[in-house]
Parts: sequence; structure tokens; C-alpha cells
Amino acid sequence: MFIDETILKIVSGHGGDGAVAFRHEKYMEKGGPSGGNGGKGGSIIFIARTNENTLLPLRYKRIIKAENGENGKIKNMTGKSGEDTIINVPLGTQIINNKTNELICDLTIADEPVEVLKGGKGGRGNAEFANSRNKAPKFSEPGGPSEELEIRLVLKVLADAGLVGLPSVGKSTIISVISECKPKIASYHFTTLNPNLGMVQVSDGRSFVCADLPGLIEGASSGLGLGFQFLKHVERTKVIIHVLDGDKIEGNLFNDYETILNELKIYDENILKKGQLIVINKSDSPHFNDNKNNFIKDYKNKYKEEPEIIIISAILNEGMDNLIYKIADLIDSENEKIEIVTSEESFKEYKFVSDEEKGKGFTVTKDYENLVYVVSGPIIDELMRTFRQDNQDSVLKFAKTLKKLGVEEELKINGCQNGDIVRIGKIDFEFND
Ligand SMILES: Nc1nc2c(ncn2[C@@H]2O[C@H](COP(=O)(O)OP(=O)(O)OP(=O)(O)O)[C@@H](O)[C@H]2O)c(=O)[nH]1
Ligand SMILES: [Mg+2]
Repeated sequence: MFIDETILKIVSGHGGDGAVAFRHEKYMEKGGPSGGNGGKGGSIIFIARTNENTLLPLRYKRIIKAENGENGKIKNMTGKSGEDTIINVPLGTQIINNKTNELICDLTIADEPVEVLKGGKGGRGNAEFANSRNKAPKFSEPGGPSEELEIRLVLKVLADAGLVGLPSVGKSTIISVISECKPKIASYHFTTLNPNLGMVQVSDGRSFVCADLPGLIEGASSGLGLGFQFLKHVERTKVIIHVLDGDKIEGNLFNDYETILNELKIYDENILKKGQLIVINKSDSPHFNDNKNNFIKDYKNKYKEEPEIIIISAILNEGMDNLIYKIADLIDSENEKIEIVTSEESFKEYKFVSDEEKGKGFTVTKDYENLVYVVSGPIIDELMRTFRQDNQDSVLKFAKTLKKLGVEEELKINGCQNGDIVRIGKIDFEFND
């Protein structure tokens, strides 16, 4: 079965702790500080690939972790960084926060790494804290925490052109001829179960990504056959290539064409605004001429105009260059419209917060009920994480950082005076200018 959605927990690696160490040198009672920094934790990175076509390999994984950074060592040796974990997924996979439904990222560019969870920073060793006034600091920084997230991966194949049609019309054969993609086509019919993507090179230098989609049948839009779950992939292709079976013995091609149009329309009317081409395949068949002529007649009857059709024989590799050119031209004209039809996307925009942005803010508020001033913000959280109340060095560094950040100034502006209580993190301090 085709798996196009899966839930997964991802966890980045935490950073290694900085070390506290001192050199032991001959004839010296106490050498300088020499605790090395901790290594950085591994990140979780996603890369969209055109040669992946299902999320199946991830289906049975509950949790994917990146490596932790190693702790810093003596003699100023930095701990080893944790390896990043790279997760390859099909092009067009969306990563959604499963708790909040926010769209974290839409992997629409092939081979581009996207860091979804950052590994924790390595903590600094005590050697880094030495300065002229404190030559032998006895503290180091713990490693940054790991991050974790429950995500839902949803695959909506992303291709420039999508081949649509009833089963057995020759879609997989076409993609195998025009691209490097070689789906299974048995001499006895083998139905495509997963969309296949192939990169098509046009001889004039252009290229496009083409999707061979599983066949649709009447009723697909209401869940019949395999088709329904693939209709959503059609939403994401720029142009639609209707493939009709020139070898058909019973029924007629115009009905087939209308059936597909109707299923697409019921699923989402916007799909029909996309550029479309009609291809009749199997021109080598003895039934081809009758099928083609009947199609033209019926089409003219209904639409009062001559259809533009492209004739090919995928199996004999005939008419394929013309087909490739026509698809590339249609994609170009569609690109000019720059009207990408998107689906029901009700996701909120997700914003990655950079370290700089995190580091900018703190706020001072007055809690009138408890008569304390409250200092909070991401930079304060970070500061509190490494603050050691029982360590004189750490307290000193803490006070200096607060001053440098302008927290003292901001408290005064807000009316804070000597003797008032200031709450930072979970600790209450007495303000002393
Ligand atoms: N005579 C003839 N047979 C063809 C041609 N192209 C494909 N076929 C045959 O048609 C049958 C179906 O081809 P596929 O490419 O698997 O068809 P499909 O549209 O991908 O089918 P689904 O995956 O079920 O939707 C196979 O036996 C092919 O060999 C052609 O140009 N001429
Ligand atoms: Mg197929």
C-alpha cells in the first residue's frame, strides 16, 4: 500500500558539557585552567530527493535521534561533535508540527538540506572563562539542550508535469522513455502503486520533473480505487498531461477523457485551471485510427472546436521528442502566469527563530500582586541555564552580563529602586544599584 503520511518523533543531540580542569605542571602548585569545550550536538536535517518516492522507509521508525556532543576534556581538548542525522524524503514532502498543525517546512527544492532541529551548543570549558581578574575559574558551561518535536510528514508529490489517465494507458511506459526513471512495467500489466518522479532533459537545455501517477478510475474522487490519495498530488503539478489509450477496443477515448476531467473537477475545481495537454498513446495499435477519429468527433461535438492532440507510441519511442517539447513549452507558459494553485493549506506560517533573534529580547514587567519586578525572555532563560548560585565566579559573571544587556538600566527606568525584589527565572534578588 502506498504510504504518504507518517508520524515521527525527531530529537537533536545535546551539546557536551564544558570541562573544569587545571594543568598539572612540574614545580607548579597549580597550573592554569585547561578544561576543554563540549562538542556540538548533531542536528536533524531533511533533504528532498527525486529518487525517493514513498515515506514507507520512515513508517516503522518511531523516533529518529541525532548524536549527542561529547563532554570537553582535560588539556583543553574539545569534545567530539555529534553527527547530524540526515533524513532523505521524496520531493514535495511537507513537515508539519503534529501538535500544533503548523507547517514547518515544505521540501520543494531537490537536494537542499533543511535543518529542522538544531543540535545543542557545546558548553565552554573553564579555560574560556579565564581573564586577568579571574585566572582560575572553577566553573564551566553545561552543553546546550537537545530539541525534540513530533512531526507529521505528508507527501504531496511535486512535479512540473503530471501524467494522468485511466490504468493501463501507458503512463509508466512514457516516463520510462522520457526520463531516467524506470518504473516497473511488466509485459503483463503492472499497476503503478506509488507516484514515480523522473527528470526530463529537453534537447534545448531545458529540463522538468515529470510524475507518473497511478491510474484513476471513475469514482476516484469519492474514494474508489487507488486514485483518491493520488489526486492530491495532481494539485501540486504545474501542468496536466492526459494520456489516452489508442489501443482501446471497448468504450471510447472521449468518455475516458471526460471521466478523468470529472474526477479532477469533483476533487478540486482549481486543478482544471492548470495548463493541459491531450496525448493519445499506442499509435502502433491497429485500433488507433478509429480511436483517434472518434475522439476528435466527440470532442468537436461537445466543445465546438478541434482538439489539440499529441500522438505517440511510447513503446516504439515515436513522437516522444515532440511530446517533451510541448510539455516544456506549456510549463514555461504556466510559469509566466505565476499562479500556483494550492490546496486547502490552512497551516500557520512557521518561522524559524535564529540565534540572533532569540538573543535580542528580554522584558521587565512589574508583578503588582507580589510586588516584584520580573525579568524574562529567551536570553534570560539561556543565562539562567548556566547560572550557578553557589559559585562566586558564576554569580559575578551573571551580574556583569545583566549589566551589559541593559537589564539594570531597564529596571531603573521601570521604577526599580535599591531594596526592591527582582525575579529572574525562579530566583528572587534584591536590587542593589
Ligand atoms: N502497443 C502499445 N502498448 C503500449 C504502449 N505503451 C504502453 N503499452 C503497454 O500498455 C500496458 C500498460 O502500460 P503502463 O505503462 O504500465 O500503463 P500505466 O498507465 O502506467 O498503468 P497504471 O499504472 O495501472 O495506471 C503495458 O503492457 C505496456 O507495455 C504503446 O505505445 N503501444
Ligand atoms: Mg503505471
